[in-house]
Amino acid sequence: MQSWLGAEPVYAIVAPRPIVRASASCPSAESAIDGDPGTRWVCGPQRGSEWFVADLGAPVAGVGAVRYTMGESYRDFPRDLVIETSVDGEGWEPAWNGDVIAPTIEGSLLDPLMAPTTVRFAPRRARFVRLRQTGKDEVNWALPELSVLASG
Ligand SMILES: [Ca+2]
Repeated sequence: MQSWLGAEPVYAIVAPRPIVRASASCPSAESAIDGDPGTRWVCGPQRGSEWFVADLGAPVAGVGAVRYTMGESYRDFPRDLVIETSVDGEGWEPAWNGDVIAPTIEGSLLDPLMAPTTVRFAPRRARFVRLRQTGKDEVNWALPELSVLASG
């Protein structure tokens, strides 16, 4: 199966899994997981060294995407994003590496107000999901609300 954006496979994504804690390279990581799109974690300007780690509390099967709403922070998307997952917080497995232009546009078309950006990757068992911003821009990187989606 292919998405309308091209050859990217579409994986079954059943539900968001609760993120029990978050840590990041800038303060107030919890603002991205508090269920309120009006509060946001923000870091920047984008230097290429910003990071955010979501902890699901225990390993979850079929972790296959992250979704973040941008809302009014739509300009503050990560210019280049690396996503890695881990079962134990020590060994990290690559999940995504590149720009997020296609999923950002897709989210804006689906819901212009919230702009939910879904970045899919090959499903795997994971407890931790780490997002790293590796690009450079004068704008900040903002995460109003982050979810981790799993099919397992
Ligand atoms: Ca929030």
